[in-house]
Amino acid sequence: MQRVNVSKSVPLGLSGVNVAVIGLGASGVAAARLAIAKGGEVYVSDSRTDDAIAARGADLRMVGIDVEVGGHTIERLARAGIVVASPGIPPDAPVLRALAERGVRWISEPEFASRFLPGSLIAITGTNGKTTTTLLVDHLLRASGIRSVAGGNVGGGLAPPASDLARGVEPADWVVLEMSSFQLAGVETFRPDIGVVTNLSPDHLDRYSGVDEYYADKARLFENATADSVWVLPAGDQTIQALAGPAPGERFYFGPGPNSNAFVDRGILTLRVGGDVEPLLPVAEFPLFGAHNLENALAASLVAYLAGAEAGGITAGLGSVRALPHRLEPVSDRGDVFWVNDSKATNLAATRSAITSFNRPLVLLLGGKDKGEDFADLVPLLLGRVRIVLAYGAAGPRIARELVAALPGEGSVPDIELVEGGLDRVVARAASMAIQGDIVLLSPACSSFDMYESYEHRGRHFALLAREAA
Ligand code: UMA
Repeated sequence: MQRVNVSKSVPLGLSGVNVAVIGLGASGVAAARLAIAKGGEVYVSDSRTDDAIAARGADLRMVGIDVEVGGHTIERLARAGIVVASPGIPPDAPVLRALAERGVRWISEPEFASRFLPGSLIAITGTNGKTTTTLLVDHLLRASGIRSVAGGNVGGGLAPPASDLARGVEPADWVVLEMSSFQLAGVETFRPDIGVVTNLSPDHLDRYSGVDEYYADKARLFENATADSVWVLPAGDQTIQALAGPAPGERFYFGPGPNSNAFVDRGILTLRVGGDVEPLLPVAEFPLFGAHNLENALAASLVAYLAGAEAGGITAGLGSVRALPHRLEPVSDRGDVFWVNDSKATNLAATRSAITSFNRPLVLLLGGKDKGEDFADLVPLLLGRVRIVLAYGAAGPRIARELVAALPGEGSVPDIELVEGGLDRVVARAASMAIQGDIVLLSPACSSFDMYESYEHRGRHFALLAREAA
């Protein structure tokens, strides 16, 4: 039984349409392949010229796409009927400024893809928990025998960009898309049948001038809402209510709070929708660590139920889910110290969730390239939970300084230590300081770009070092 009314649009082809794609990353390549598959005349450009870009360009030329590397020809972009910009390109980048000055509009890659998606659309945004919730919804739908595909911002090789799903290689009744704020910034007609906000807290302050600007992009999820839209939101979250504003559609809520439709009742994940009460899985049997993952599970269960999944399928799916790489992922449990890779925690909110996920003493590794947040905010959570903080990387000195200044006084726990050098030195130091019963947790609250290509790259290196150290 499908519990929501879904939109069924008839996708048009792109015959005779000039499509320009800016950027040859994962999203640019996928958008270009979709555009050519739909019959468009396609031009892709990238400012870089390295081997990886050259190789991607060569592949696209083979299928008839016009590729420019080492720059963007603005005249060419301005002539296109549709311009698709990669999400990593900030609006103040010269290429996008030049287009804005000429009054040329661009759209994001999932906006483009959404015009061709094979099934009804579930779009999931929020600051943290997007990927887990997206992949969990897909898993719960599949466990219920519903044809579903997932992708979007997910990245990390875990799922494809939206445009790959839109090529329709795999038939699906539901398409579950993770949407970042950078992607929502470029929507025009994007209209999820079910839209989800997991949570909101400051992030990406290296790209946005302030939190309001970041939230404004998130709010674009609701831009094309209709009376048939369905929204799944955290119960009692006034910031997210304000974000949704007067958007039409029906609202459902998850987590503790008033009018919740998905909550923990006497230790059991439970749904209450209309008159139906559906007990799902006991919390003790849910395989993922952390209160935030329970929230993700409640949100995902509610979404799957609204999309037509039965309680039995959802329960089976909840019981069989496994930790995603780099998200509170156990990487070594030999001996008496447990090592956990949470490299995906690139902001304070994610690190806060990680710290509260365990009931054993922590050796916490914090560091990388900071995003302008104030690390002193972590101090109340550290007390009583974290024995030692090892600060490292480009942000290491600032982290150590801000934590020490905010601690209640001399000799308070945790010990804060600045470690010079790479993650190998940090892991070696952690291994020498950890004692029986400790958890060594990499939950760095910073991006990885001071030393690594990505959080995945950092997480893989940490996992390797942790296994060697154990
Ligand atoms: N470029 C230009 N001109 C410029 C600037 C950049 O051509 O002026 C080029 C770069 O050389 C590069 C490309 O544009 O080749 C930029 O690509 P991109 O940074 O947009 O990255 P993609 O590989 O296309 O990946 C993007 C998302 N990345 C970002 O938003 C930064 C991926 O999310 C996503 O999985 C993928 O699209 C498919 O949807 C990753 C991410 O970190 C996982 N997202 C952020 C997050 O989750 O916090 C938002």
